[in-house]
Amino acid sequence: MKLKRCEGNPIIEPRGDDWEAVATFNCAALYRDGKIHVLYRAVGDYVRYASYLGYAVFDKDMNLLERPEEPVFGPDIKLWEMSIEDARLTEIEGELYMTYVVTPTPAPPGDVRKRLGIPKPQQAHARTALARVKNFREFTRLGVITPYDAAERDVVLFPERIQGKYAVIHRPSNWVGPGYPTEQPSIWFAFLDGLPGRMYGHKVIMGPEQPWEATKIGAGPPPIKTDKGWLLIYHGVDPNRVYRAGAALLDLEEPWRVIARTPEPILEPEEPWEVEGDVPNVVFPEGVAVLGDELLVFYGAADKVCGVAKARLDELLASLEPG
Ligand code: BMA
Repeated sequence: MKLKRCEGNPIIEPRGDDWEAVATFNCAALYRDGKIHVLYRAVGDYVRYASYLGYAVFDKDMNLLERPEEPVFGPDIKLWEMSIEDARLTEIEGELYMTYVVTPTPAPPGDVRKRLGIPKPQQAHARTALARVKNFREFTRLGVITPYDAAERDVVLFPERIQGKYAVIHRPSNWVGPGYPTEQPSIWFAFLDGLPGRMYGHKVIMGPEQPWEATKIGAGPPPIKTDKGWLLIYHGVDPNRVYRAGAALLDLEEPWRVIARTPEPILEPEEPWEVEGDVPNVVFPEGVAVLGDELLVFYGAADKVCGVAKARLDELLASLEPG
């Protein structure tokens, strides 16, 4: 089973000569009031490589309704946030929340550095923070939610409590090797003791299995509740650094139990704008909109533009292989 790309891709491309001039990628999405709301990561220059969030609104047929000229959210240097990256949106108990990556030392990707002759800088751990969002334009920072020692980029909230508690899926990329139950960066479950809160009760949900995800895996959009289980779309990276997307089904009550998983990727870089960009061969899903029976998956392509692809939800669920 493969996702089918929609007409009109890429749906968001760099624009102007300011904050979103060189790259607009890795987008969160949420369907509300008959519209699809998208928050995308935008980079204006390769010197700072600082990311901001831009906002775009589409109708159900993916016609662009609105794309403000100004960023809706950006880094606050006073908080040692130099870059705001890779947002994910989740509605919980009527409130809208966003997880986002804060990078204290952003740097352009390797290919760009090579092209421009920029040396590799020392980089500190990326961490993931939480914000409350109003109208997709007002953001209240609630602080970092990832463990102090963990390098974390792929953190998504469950839209409902699990066993009465808030819960997340995360990917501590340095929790590997001796002392950890996994050898490769893996997808973990944790409870959260509040919003914001501290993570506890960490359990590995799944690690890389197939060659296309052998180097590392990480959550894509927040999990989607279905009557068969939590549907988790995730990315897998192979030893050649090709990013593809897969899907898994997790138990509704105990989401650290994997019911099924796609052995083959459901989306992989094929189009020229997915193959070539600032980081070649990347599809990086971060947002979904469920429109009745149809699932729209929003993804960054080659760290340069945004794309959207779709599937029938029942077909995707049927294609997941138990075991
Ligand atoms: C990941 C993150 C993403 C990026 C991807 C491909 O580690 O940095 O933001 O899209 O790599 O470069």
